[in-house]
This record gives sequence, C-alpha cells and structure tokens, in this order.
Amino acid sequence: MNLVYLAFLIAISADNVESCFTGWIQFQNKCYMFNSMAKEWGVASGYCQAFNAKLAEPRTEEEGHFLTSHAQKIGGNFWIGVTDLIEEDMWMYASTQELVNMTSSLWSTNEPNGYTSSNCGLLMAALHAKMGDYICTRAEKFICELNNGM
Ligand SMILES: [Ca+2]
Repeated sequence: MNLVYLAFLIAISADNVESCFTGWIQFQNKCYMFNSMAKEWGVASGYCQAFNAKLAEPRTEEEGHFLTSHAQKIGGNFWIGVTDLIEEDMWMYASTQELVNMTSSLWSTNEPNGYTSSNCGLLMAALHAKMGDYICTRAEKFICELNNGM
C-alpha cells in the first residue's frame, strides 16, 4: 500500500465520521439509527423526534434495500415511518402523508394483511426484514432517520 492510497483511505474514513453523528449509520445522504429499545410505534416516533429525526421513511428501492439488509444483519423487527392509521388501507409516509407505493419491493408478499388491527409498518425478521403491517401498540425496535447528517 503506498502513502497516497493510505492518505486517500484516511480522508474517506474522516469524511464518514463527519457525515453522521456517533451511533448513526450513513447510507447515501441519510443517517440511520437502529435502536434496540422496544417501543410502541408512536413512542418510537417520539424518540426519533427527540433527536430532530423521524422514523425511517425509505423513499427509493435502494434505501429500502439498505434498511432491509441492515435489519437482517442485526436481527429482530423494526418500526419505520409508514402507517395507515389515518385511513384504513391508505398507506403513507408519516412525516409528509405522501402515499406509499404499494407495489414497492419494500412490502413483503401478501402484505399488508392485518386490516384495521394493523396500522403501522414493521420490518419483520420472519419476512426477511421486508415490511408488513403490524399492531401499532406492540413494543418493537425501531429505525430513526436523519436527512443530510450533521
Ligand atoms: Ca390497517
């Protein structure tokens, strides 16, 4: 390894450290925190907001794939910021109320299927960390998202 290449590697890692706060993981222009405390969906959303963040809202296939693969690596279920709480079967991103693409690969096959009892989006370990609808008052781990990092 020559010195120029070494300097390049150091520059890259220094850049990553500056892009997201400690404990947050960068993917493209967003920072994510995979929180291991199990909370109700609404409480989890409040925790994210305490850090000026929100429950993760994957807007692209790439972001969805990143969240799915990282959730699988850690294991367990994770709430994200997708819900049909306002109107049954109108799945939306919580922060903007924009509708979620129902044909997105984020959804697991045959999901959502919980009807009025399940109104919050959960990346489920049993579904290879793809999203299903689940009971919002159940305590689950969650993923916060911060745009543009620091
Ligand atoms: Ca529902």
